[in-house]
Amino acid sequence: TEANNNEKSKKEGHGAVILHNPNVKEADADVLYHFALNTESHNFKDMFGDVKFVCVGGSPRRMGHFANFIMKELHYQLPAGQALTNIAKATDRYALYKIGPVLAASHGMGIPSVSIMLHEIIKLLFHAGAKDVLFFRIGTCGGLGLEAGTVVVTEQPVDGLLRPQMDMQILGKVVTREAKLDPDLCEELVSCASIHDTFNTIKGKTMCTMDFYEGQARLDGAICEYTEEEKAEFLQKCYNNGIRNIEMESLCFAAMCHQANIKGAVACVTLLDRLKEDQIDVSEKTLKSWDERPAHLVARLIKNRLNIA
Ligand code: R2B
Ligand code: URA
Repeated sequence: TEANNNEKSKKEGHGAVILHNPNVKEADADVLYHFALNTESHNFKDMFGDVKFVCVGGSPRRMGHFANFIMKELHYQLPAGQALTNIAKATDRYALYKIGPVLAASHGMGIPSVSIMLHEIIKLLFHAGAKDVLFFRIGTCGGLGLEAGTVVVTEQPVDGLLRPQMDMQILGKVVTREAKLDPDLCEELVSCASIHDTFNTIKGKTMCTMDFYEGQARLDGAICEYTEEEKAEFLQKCYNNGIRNIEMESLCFAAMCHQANIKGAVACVTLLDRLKEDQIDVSEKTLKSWDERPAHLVARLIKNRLNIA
């Protein structure tokens, strides 16, 4: 069965990224179009062979801030005279930064965007021969029954029908993939929360939707064909099922990491309580400080792993 083959190749892989695609493995050259990288013009082993942590988030600017932040946290020195630069600057699809063992990339909004990005990042790591790489998504979300600004670490992503799987349409058929995150990495990330934090960090299920408005039961989109009562009933049902936040990428992130033999974790800060409101109306300053909360947890985990004080 596919599951058995997966287990087998994971044992054989010893922490290597698994590419379920003989076409790419056998090809002489490979183009990562949306990162403007090419195995013929770039030496992936030299550039990325030492990567141990991949941190992804929606916005290119936020990931640029994250790159600067993690550089300070790791006391990482760039070679003299060099500034931190976006490796993918030849394209404006995604941003990509490398800070020693940390790769930081943006993924845009929604499953189609994060899917393209993960295909190319996983190929990048495969070509680079990177081993034992951990993936983190640091993002924003809507919370359910939580004070805004709370960080939710995802135990299990579910789709809009509350199923722990990603359904894709491939060659005219529905292909279902398990959306599994690493439970130990989830615990490790939660344990990076501190009693001195000014925010709470909790574990919960995450609903991953195909849309921000109707897909997340909002009443304020350009279209809305349900009542306020129906909205409330659905969100309460989500809450009763253990769902604590709603965003748009975790399902694909989990499914693709799982397939590639990569341990992944997702931490998102809630920008509002969806049991109370639909519109995100917080100041730019507050938003900026909330945005950084998942990054703080991930930075602590990375520093623990690297034995950096
Ligand atoms: C969270 O925020 C974005 C929508 O505003 C989306 O990328 C997500 O998952
Ligand atoms: N991101 C989402 O996907 N939903 C929200 O409510 C807030 C951020």
